Amino acid sequence: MKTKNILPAEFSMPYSRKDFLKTGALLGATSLLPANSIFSASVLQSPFDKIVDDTGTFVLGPLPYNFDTLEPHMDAETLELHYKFHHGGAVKGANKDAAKIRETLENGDLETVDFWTHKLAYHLSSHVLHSIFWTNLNAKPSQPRGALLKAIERDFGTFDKFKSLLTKTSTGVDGSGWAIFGYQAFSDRLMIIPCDNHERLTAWGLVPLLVIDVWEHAYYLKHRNRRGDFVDALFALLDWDNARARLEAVRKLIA
Ligand code: MN3
Repeated sequence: MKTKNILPAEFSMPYSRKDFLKTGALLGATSLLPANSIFSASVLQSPFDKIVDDTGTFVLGPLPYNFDTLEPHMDAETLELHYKFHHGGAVKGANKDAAKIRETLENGDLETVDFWTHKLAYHLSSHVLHSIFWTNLNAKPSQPRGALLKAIERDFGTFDKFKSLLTKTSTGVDGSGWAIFGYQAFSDRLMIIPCDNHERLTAWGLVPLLVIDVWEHAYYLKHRNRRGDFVDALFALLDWDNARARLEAVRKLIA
């Protein structure tokens, strides 16, 4: 079904293969991705990932690696289920919610629309965070450097202190949720905050640079109830060059 675009313009930024090729080198390993990867495209152009197609329909973009690429730190079975069913389910849900909201606008009966707006907040936030999460992982080890390292040291003291706060925030999420490391655009500061579910708890203006999914579906098959083990393992996969590219992109956007 064709849907109308209800999102702000930044979610529908035009992207061309030429632009990708021009800027692809910026991200090192990311430039090895297929040129049609909406994930690889987005971060090169803007801190906002392209999560819709040209008609405004939410789409599940391709993973920037194979299901077994992140082994042994993240097992293939977990990754496949996570991507197809959890992220994929959120995409389907967001499209349904948006359609239901349009329906209520068309028929003028807003009596129960809050059910769908709540659902859309949940599903769309899940879609956005998972889309970012996949790009934040890379089998190739990296370290924070350049503008990212400078900003981390300014706002957290040292990378070790930053890492301990990110670990503590990730493991400390109540129930299902995320740890969000982001750039607070109004104050030009980096922040780490927990997020409950996908849509609860934020600081307005916070643009995610690196997100850690600590829902049980992200680790239960391999790590059972040991979320701390999962977070420790995840550190081997975090793509700091991706986070740095996001920081540079958002700073450029608001400069
Ligand atoms: Mn998840």
